[in-house]
Amino acid sequence: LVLIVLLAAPILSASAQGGEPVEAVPGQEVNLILLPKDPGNPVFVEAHNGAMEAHEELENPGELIFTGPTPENAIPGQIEIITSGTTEGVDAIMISANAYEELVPATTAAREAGIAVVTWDSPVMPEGEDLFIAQVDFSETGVVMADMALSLLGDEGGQFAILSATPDASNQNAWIEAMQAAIEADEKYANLELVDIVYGNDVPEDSYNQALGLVDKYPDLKLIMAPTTVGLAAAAKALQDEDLCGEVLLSGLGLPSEMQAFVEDGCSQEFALWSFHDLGYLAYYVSYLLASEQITGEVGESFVAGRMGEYTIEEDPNREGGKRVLMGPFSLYNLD
Ligand code: RAM
Repeated sequence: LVLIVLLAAPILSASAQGGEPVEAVPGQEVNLILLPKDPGNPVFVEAHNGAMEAHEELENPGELIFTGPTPENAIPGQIEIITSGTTEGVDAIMISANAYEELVPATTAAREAGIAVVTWDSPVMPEGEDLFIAQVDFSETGVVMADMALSLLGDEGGQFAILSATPDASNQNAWIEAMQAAIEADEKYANLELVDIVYGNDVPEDSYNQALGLVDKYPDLKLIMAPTTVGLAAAAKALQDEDLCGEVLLSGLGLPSEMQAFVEDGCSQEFALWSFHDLGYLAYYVSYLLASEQITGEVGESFVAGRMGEYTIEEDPNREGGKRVLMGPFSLYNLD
């Protein structure tokens, strides 16, 4: 302990004064839970791989536990895992949240017990977390989606619908709001007409059926925008099965490995994403540093996240009272 304090104290004060960023001292024993929305979703398997990379690199003799709820039990399942992690006394819980508000009593109890709560991908309310690892800036996501819609539909525009994940997912809800705000803020989007928002719960079958429902309900629908990798891949399959590829255009946030064949078949024209592997790696670094008390999580503190380089904790401009570490960037994917 003395050694940690001696090592960490000068680093902390230097960083708080805007000095040298904290370099992680490896080998600290901390137990961490990586809690995704759904461990069966391939993007979260990628995030787990990234977290495992950091876990090995930092030579943590403690455990990295990857566990999550089933889609049917998405919110209560997460609450249960947070609560049992608190009882067991883990050192940090890294959460991609299925709900913005409902997890907060459980995360608050965890924090009161001294556990670092780091959200990533999908945050909880600021009062329920230490900080959020934002994959990209959430307002920018809205602009990226509006721009993809505009580039596919052109100035002529037309009707489009959004196929989202679960109705409570804070990341998707923020992105949808940001897209609507972007569209309202600039005349160039004036001909993009949002006709509906539906939810496929990040379950392939539900998303598939919701995509078909949209096509049936809106005969003039020109585009489906799916800000979820699960929804996008399922909608592509639905359009392919119905022979509608190219007639109804498809865009959103997608995993390249799942979307490649659909893009080659003309069933999705363009989509965006970031690296989930890196997101898991960065979330792990921040959680390890917090749990081993090498950083305190204050705004202005900087640290080095291994091969990803230097980051600074900042106020989250999209969530009042929230703190974030911003990752980025977006990558755009299309046939080229
Ligand atoms: C799904 C999940 C995840 C989101 C991506 C884009 O995999 O809903 O939270 O970040 O889509």
